[in-house]
Amino acid sequence: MRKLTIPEEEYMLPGHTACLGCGATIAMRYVLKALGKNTILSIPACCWAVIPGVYPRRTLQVPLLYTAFEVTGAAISGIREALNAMGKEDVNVVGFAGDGGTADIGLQALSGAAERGHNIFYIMYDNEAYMNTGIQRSGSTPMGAWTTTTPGGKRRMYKWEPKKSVAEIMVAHHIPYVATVTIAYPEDLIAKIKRAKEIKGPKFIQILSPCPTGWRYSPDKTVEISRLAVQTNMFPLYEVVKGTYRITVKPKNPKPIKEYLRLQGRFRHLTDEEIERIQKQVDENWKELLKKEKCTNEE
Ligand SMILES: Cc1ncc(C[n+]2csc(CCOP(=O)(O)OP(=O)(O)O)c2C)c(N)n1
Ligand code: SF4
Repeated sequence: MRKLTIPEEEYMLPGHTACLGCGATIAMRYVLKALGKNTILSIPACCWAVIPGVYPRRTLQVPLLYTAFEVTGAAISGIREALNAMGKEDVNVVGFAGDGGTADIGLQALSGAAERGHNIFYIMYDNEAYMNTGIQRSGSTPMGAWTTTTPGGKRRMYKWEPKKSVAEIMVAHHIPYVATVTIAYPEDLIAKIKRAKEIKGPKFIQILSPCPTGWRYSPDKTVEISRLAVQTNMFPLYEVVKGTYRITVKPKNPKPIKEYLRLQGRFRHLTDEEIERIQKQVDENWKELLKKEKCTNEE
């Protein structure tokens, strides 16, 4: 049997207020296991602003600064520079924000922080919609998905714009570390965060975090759906270290995208033709990623 390399330490206490089966909650637990106690978080408006509970109760064992929705990048820049001025350069400074707060409203603050080169972690937990306010579409919502702002109807609406690739936007900032991870692969997730910890400068990590409430599936399927996202190539796991790509999980025989889509109510309406259209997009994205890996590893 493969040896588990998941640290035993826990920095989350029981009693959080997330929905049953919340992927974003599992994501935080693993992130803190990888980073350890010497960590300060900044969280904007999002589900995770509610999940820790109401003062004086708290789930998190590390300090946390709440911020406005759009400013996570600016908040962690300030915390970092203040700590440096106090000589506390060894503290991990982490922005932990949803996809709405990252791909959309917080993108300029994140871009500024990345461009200025602060020694920070920015973690986007990607549940692919604005969940906290009632499942509205974000730039990171995938093609074909139902949300409350992309409902169905006679004219078959849903969301048909492609998912915005925030990881690639961050690669374009030439920061030293970018990675994608998901909760079904905890060893991969923890290894990447530990690797990032060794690198000075801005680090960006996108965690696909299935959400039973918004994706419309039974809470016991969170890990299975997270694994299928990787096994179908819907959400490839890779890292980009100083511009060099490395795909960390390569499915030998990728499963058809239908297996991933059919488990989730948000895709229930899709016709076979629409599923085929999504499959084509997934295949194209995968080929593109393989090409990037090949090109950036050539001497
Ligand atoms: C400027 C501003 N606009 C809107 C809101 C309302 N609001 C609070 S949380 C939220 C959704 C956050 O979505 P996301 O970042 O994807 O995180 P999730 O809720 O999915 O965890 C919104 C729209 C706000 N707090 N501030
Ligand atoms: S709505 Fe989704 S992301 Fe938010 S707490 Fe519930 S399961 Fe987690």
